[in-house]
Amino acid sequence: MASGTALIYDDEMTSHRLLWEDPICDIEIPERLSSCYKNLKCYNLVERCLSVPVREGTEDEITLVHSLDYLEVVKNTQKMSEEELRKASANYDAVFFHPTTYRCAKLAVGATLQLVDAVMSGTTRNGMALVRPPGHHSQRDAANGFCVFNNVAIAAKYTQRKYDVQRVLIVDWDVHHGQGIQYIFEEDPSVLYFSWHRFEHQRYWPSLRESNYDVVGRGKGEGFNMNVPWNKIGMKNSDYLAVFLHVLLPVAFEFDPELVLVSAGYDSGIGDPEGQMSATPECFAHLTHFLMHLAKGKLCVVLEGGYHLRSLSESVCMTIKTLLGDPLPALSGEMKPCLSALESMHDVRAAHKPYWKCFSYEDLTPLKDLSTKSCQLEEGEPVQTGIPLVNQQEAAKTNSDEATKTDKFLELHMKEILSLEPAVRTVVAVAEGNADLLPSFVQMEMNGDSEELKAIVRAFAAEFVNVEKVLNVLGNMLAVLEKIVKKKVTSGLVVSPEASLSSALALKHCRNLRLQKVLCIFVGDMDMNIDLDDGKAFLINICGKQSEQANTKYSISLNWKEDAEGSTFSSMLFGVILPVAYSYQPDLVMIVVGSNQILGTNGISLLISLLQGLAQSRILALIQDTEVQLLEDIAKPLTGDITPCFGTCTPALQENIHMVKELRKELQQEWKMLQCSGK
Ligand code: Q9C
Ligand code: ZN
Repeated sequence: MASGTALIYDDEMTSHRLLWEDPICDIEIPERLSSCYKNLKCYNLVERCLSVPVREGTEDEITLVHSLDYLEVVKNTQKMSEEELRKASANYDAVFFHPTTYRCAKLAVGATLQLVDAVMSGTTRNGMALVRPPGHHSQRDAANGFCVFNNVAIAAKYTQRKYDVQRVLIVDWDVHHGQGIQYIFEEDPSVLYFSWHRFEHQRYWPSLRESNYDVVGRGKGEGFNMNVPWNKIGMKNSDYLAVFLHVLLPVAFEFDPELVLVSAGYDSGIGDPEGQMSATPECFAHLTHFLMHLAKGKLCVVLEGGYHLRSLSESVCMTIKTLLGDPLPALSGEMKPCLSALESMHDVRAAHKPYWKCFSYEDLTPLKDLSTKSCQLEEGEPVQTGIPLVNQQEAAKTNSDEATKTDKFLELHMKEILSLEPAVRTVVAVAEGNADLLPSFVQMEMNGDSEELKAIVRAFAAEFVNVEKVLNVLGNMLAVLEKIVKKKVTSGLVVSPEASLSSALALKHCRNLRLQKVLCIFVGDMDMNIDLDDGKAFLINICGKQSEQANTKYSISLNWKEDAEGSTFSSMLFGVILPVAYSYQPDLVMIVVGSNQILGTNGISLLISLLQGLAQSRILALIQDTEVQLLEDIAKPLTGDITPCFGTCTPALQENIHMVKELRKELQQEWKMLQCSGK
């Protein structure tokens, strides 16, 4: 299994720049690239990546997507005077050429292909290419929106040819619609293109009818183009997360790509003058983390837009930290998608219902009939083209005030979310005989014989069991728990002969340690004696047998009927567990694995892996000693190692579908991240 993260960067791509005044293009500056690299150095991330050199993309590679005529046009800009460059630029919308543009655009293509080669050959698991000029707006015969060659589209075609790959997923989280990518793969079912974009009912650039949610692809490619239009500005972490959970991820897991490419624009982040959105840098850590679970981890992130230097560079750092497997910072902000986001989600889910099994059982009210010509734009109504000239100076001042405000906010915010990261990732407490089942780099815990901890165990367990027998195990468990709570380590794993007793003790100790909220997930058949009234613990019980207990505010049962071999449980995971967990915002996640667990090893690894998005990745895993064969599958995701191949998502059983639907209905008033419709 491949490991490591590739980073592709070259200073030379900073030579492409705007030579004249142009208020539309003047945000696409060389410092976008250099400031990202500088910040990566600052966080000591460069030395943790494998540095891969850039190369030029060849003419054969560029013409996988672009016409020879267009290639010639760009080539000819090399020897032009400034006057000629201006004229050539004016042939396209929001584009500038420089004498080095052709060279840089070839390097941007080549850098992207170097990244894809590193990942497809198994040299690294994943990686990021920092490139300029960006690519996703450029088309077969046209430059557009600062983009010259379509780096990501070329990479998709290149991979399919060279590595005989059948399915590529392109996730475009840039705030603009990558219409170039859409056009290139519109009729191609082998490339699934997902884009969210500022749209404002078609008033926002590039103001295209075909950017709306009902444009789903054509011919054989029907269903393989997903557009999520943002009709309001100010979208937040919870809006982006909701779209991932309820739109992209179910479809992506069903599609089961062999490679994931990200058109990674950070103009969808806070402070960006183009996007006007509010997602904070750690949001990109979470988005990245989700995508790392597809395609056996083969994830290539390629820079597109991003025009607020601080926001851009912090978000790029969060992306690369996550690719490297670091713990995730908690997602900040209220976990409640806004009404406009809910409407967009509903519309795109309804539009895609005919094409994806994951939506086929949903009650989605039919779509509004959008006229074929234009969307909500009235005939003759002018398209917003930016700020009226008279107000430009004032607007520039307000913009720069805003930018400085965001700078200050981000300085504090990043300190806050990164300062307390523990030095050690995972500690374990297991019987010595089991130690060889563990990854070699985890740290063992032996502090259980402290008298203080023993006293806590004795006081707790005396009435239940022969205390002396479990004294050491439970003492070790408390020691592990304390290390997590005191932020000495990120996560811990304990094997115990009495998993459910252990969990009750652990929870009690959490209260002693003044933890506010603990999310407990029980997998398998267990008795639970947990006090659930005050909201300090939330219990999710995943079991095969029908439980008699009704769901309460802080306790839900998922009675999961065993699925067919290889089937995953994405509807439960993305439809219930993760939305509830993100809404609850726990300080610690405790996962308890008992006998008869019905998820299978892949299911349990995926669950544990995805739970690292919560509670700053602080997880305590308790395993019943009869289930010790699961040790490696649980330890690996805890250490940030994502290995399992989840395979395609076969249709879930009717009973499970029904259970998930009822549960969502019942819970979505309380736990808002479950919502995915404005109706
Ligand atoms: N009034 C990328 O982010 N704005 N391109 C044009 C015209 C162009 C963005 C506004 C924005 C291009 C890669
Ligand atoms: Zn953009």
